Amino acid sequence: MKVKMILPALAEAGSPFFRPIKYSLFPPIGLATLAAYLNADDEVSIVDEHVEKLDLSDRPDMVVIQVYITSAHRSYRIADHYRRAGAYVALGGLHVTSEPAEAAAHADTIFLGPGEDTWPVFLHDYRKGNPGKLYRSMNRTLAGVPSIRRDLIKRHLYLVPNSLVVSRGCPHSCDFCYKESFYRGGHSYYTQPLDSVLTDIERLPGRHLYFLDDHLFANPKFASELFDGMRGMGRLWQAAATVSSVLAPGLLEKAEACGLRSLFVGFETMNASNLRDQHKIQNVDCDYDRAVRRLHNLGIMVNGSFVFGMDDDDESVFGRTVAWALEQGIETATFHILTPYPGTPLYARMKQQGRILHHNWDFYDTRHCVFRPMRLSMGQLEAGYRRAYADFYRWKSILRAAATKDTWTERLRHLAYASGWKKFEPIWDAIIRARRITHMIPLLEYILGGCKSSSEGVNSKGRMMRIDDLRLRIDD
Ligand code: B12
Repeated sequence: MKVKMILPALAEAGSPFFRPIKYSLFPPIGLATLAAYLNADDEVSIVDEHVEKLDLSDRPDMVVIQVYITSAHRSYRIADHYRRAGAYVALGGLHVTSEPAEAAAHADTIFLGPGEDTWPVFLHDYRKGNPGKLYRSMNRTLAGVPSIRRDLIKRHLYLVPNSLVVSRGCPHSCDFCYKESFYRGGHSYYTQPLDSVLTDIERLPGRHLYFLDDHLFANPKFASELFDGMRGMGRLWQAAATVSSVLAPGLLEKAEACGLRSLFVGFETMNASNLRDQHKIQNVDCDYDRAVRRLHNLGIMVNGSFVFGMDDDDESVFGRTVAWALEQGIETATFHILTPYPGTPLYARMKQQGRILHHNWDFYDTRHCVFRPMRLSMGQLEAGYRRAYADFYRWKSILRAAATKDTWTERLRHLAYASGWKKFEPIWDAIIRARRITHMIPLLEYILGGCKSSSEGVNSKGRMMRIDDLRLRIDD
């Protein structure tokens, strides 16, 4: 069977919202996970429209499309095209789960929730000539899942080919998060068996890793064992976690010791009433300043995540947030406009209050305001969001935030990392066009590792070992 798996892009290249460097970061590991369930004699390919052109002239037997909210319209157009051409079309992913009826009109079969349990059942039914119309995930586990088909990922097209996800979901339930709709009807937080995680990591070439888990520190026992297992591997890695997990003693130190160099932290808002409103209770009463200090004292850079447009936000929120982030010396910031994804408690509330403005999913991209804010106008919210980005990433701000660091090495690393991410777009575009993005990985590793003198060396098998081990060897 000839199977084509597609990750459509949110907008076709050429749109002002298409940012090549952002979309050349992470490969489609969800699809590569599903590909592992196909038979050895199936002919399978993965096409990621963020980094390559989609050829629509071929004739696969089956087309599998991963649908995000922002790529829904594009996904449906591709699905309709292949159905007309006679292919069997399977649609799944976050948006299909929250809007099944809408997706079903463009598919032969739709899948709700994660695919590890439903996809193999469907394949079995399909091969027997009896596929269902809808499969709903209920049994959530990552035990015994086949190894992700990394051989299908075109590594040379990504800055972070070593992306991985070792858990699913999150133990918290914030009103705005996609998690509530996606994991309905089963566990909403679970982890991969540790042995298989460590084996997967061992197989990945180079030093840099990026854990795309929603909250890598969510299960302290699992995280602690993972960090113990990664000790001595010589990795430099990035991940995401909550403010409260950063403040908890012990785990962060272990993470740093095995290579954590930059953490995406969900601050979201500095307003306690907003936090309570959104049920982001885990952040209430957390000392944000102390969290940043703890990270910086360990040499870990911070990517702060902030959401604008919650009910208690007024015109002052943009300036206050940027000023705080710069004072703290936060290296990179990701700003979002609050977006009520269908299926979330936030969406239900806004809908009931008659505040949803439209259902054009193309604009549910956290850059546009799609609801009526309480204390801001739509225009103020969108303009304030854009201003926050401009203010945070202007040269003066980057230099100011870098100046908060104690040493020249740290200042330089801050400067290189923050400016590299936002200030050299035309250079990134040229590198991406020349298909040279992976040539930038050593530079990324250098910047990430720059603040620390590496206390590790490489042994004959290419495995990293600590200086203490080397000394022991020489003494022997
Ligand atoms: C990496 C990432 C990206 C990468 C690329 C995506 C990629 N390579 O897959 C980049 C940087 C390009 C990106 C961009 C954006 N992203 Co993004 N991204 C993520 C992130 C952090 C991880 C995705 C991932 O790898 N998950 C792990 C894998 C294992 O899970 P999975 O991909 O969901 O796949 C599983 C299931 O969905 C299911 N499945 C999926 N497809 C199918 C198909 C079939 C047939 C079946 C059976 C099953 C199935 O099975 C898979 C295995 O269980 C998620 C957060 C998250 N935790 O998912 C946000 C997330 C998906 N992104 C989001 C958003 C909003 C965006 C942007 C709009 C941001 C922006 N302003 O630009 C854009 C839009 C991209 C688009 N195409 O429309 C939202 C999506 C909300 C929604 N309801 O759709 C998320 C959930 C973040 C969030 N918390 O809000 N993103």
